Amino acid sequence: MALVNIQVPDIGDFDEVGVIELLVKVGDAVQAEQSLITVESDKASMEIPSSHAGVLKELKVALGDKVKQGSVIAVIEAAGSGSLESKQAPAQAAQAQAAMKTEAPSVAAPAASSPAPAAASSGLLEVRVPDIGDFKDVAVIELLVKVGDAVKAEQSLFTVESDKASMEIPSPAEGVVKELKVKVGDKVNVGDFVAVLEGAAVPAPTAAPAQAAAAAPVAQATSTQVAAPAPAPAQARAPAPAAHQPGASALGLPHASPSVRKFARELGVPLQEVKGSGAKGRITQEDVQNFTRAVMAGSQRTQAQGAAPAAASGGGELGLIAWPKVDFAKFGPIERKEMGRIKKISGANLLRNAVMIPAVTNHDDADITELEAFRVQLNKEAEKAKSGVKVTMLAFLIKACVAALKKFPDFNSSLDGDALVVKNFWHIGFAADTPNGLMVPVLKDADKKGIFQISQEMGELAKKARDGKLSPAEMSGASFTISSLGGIGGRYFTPIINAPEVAILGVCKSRMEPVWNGTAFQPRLMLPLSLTWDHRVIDGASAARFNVYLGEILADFRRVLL
Ligand code: CAO
Repeated sequence: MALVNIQVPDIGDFDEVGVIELLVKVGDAVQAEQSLITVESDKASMEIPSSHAGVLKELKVALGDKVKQGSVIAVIEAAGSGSLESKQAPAQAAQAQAAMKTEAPSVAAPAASSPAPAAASSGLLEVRVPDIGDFKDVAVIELLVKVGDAVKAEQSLFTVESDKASMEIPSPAEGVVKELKVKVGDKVNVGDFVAVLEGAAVPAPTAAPAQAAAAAPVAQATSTQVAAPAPAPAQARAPAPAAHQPGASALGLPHASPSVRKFARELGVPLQEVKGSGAKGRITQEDVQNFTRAVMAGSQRTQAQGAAPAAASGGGELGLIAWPKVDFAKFGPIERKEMGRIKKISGANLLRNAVMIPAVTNHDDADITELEAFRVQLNKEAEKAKSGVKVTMLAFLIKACVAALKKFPDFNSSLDGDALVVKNFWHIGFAADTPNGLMVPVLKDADKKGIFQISQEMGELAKKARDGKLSPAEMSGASFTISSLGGIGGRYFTPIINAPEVAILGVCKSRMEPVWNGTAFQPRLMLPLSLTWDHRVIDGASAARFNVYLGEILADFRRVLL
């Protein structure tokens, strides 16, 4: 048995693509060619396969991570090879390369192998399906433009889908759609004549059809045979065991095109909760818009999977009376302020989470007298050493929570229908108060980091949050969240769970209190903890045990080593 590093193959001109789905988990037996993860650019989603059969020992990426060619995504214990080696899924690499290189506009030169185009009159441009690798008969699943639409070069015209990738076929040039030769449900192949553009400024043909970025626009639409830029199927290969079927993945990856996913991400719309109105339940841009409107109007129906059982049994409608409409000006001067984008998005998420999760909060106190003394001591030493790192109580809390989450793994999980997805990673989100509203940066792999590193990274993430510079990856993938108001004040509060997580810890300001030690009252520094948990997943006894264990660690941090 040998360990094999599985790397991202050559994905052409893509610098970095985001990981949007993990299709396997540690311990899974995987077959050669089986898809391990799904990555996504703004034009295509692709599955990255394993080059070896074996058992998945380690997943090196998390949702939201960016990967590029050569990134190690997993370690497989494979039979029959030598020592640790890196493989780029050779069978797929070339195909991925061919396919993905063409993400940027490319123009196919009149190729002998392409079907001869119909003659086009001057200024009319035939758009053909570009080289899409070994894909045959891929289905058109969505038309993104209609006849008469003015389109820009690279604007997606329609989406095609195989069982492993969905791809948008972009326009090779700017112009007006004169004719669309395909409709939803049609099957297309390389070279198929799919649309006619009028008044297009055509990029110059290049000798190498599969090479991206080679196209330079020319002034006149003279060519009559222009292939649309090729999209990016991840792998053209013989049917492999499909870990992911669009619309029916292990984690219910919604059926939506890359551009719709991007659009939803920008709005902060969780696609899992959007009901698709397209073919086979596919989510369209309009569905995302309607969902956002409904949420903002406060009339969001319970669409999410978690609420489905209630809805199915007739209990899904809240049946609330209308929101009160009051003319406040009648009572005194008023000023109307539009809410910022982040507040609107977080508001919609908070509303859903508050309404849909049967949440309970347990309050408790932890004795942090010694821990605070230790923290102060560490900071004095750091100051002397001019290390520039300030150790915060929150860093200790993150570490203590990781220990508690390891002892009570259900708190580090998500609900997926009737199943619980327990995560074997410990990425801790922390609420940060910013001028634009609440943000939740995520400290990845907290289990692998020490207090100094956590403090430093948290400081950097909190600063980025305040400056509005957090990337989506830095805000995704949390398995548990802490919301600390300790620097401000208060005794206890009831934090709202950050779905799809199942618990959140709220922390308030510590204070000296008289604590009975069996013989006398002693002044002890007590930290108020408020743990909110999803009662569908966790019960009260587990929550009480979690808090007790957390308190024990905070009271004597050596326990974190046990
Ligand atoms: N008890 C007592 N003092 C505490 C404390 C606690 N639990 N937690 C922090 N403090 C102290 C710190 O020691 C620090 O004091 P000094 O400056 O004297 O050392 C001071 O409070 C400021 O700490 P901080 O809040 O800046 O730093 P932090 O690491 O504790 O928190 C962050 C960072 C990003 C969590 C915080 O800045 C923040 O944004 N908090 C608000 C989170 C929030 O809005 N939650 C509600 C979400 S629901 O709407």
